[in-house]
Amino acid sequence: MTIKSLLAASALAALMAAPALAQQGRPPQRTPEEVNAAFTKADANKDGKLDKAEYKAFLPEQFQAMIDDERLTQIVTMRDTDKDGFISKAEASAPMQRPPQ
Ligand SMILES: [Ca+2]
Repeated sequence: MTIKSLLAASALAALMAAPALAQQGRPPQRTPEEVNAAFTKADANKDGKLDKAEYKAFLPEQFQAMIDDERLTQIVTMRDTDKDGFISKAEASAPMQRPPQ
């Protein structure tokens, strides 16, 4: 392998590693199919919407471990755009808003 191709290879490796690095510490992005499957699985009483406990089950496991009850309430409140106290599938799959700092 020449120096030039070695440089090209390491530049490519750096390029491929960058997005993985940027994803660290964030919940993984899920496809609509995955969101759908997670929603159905989390909806324990099959009423088509998630209460707070059900919504926690809907979240990625690594994220569940990171949040306490207070934070969960904040997220549910933020997600519950029509303020009916439950998270509908549309609300659950809407892009996550950044909480105001
Ligand atoms: Ca439910």
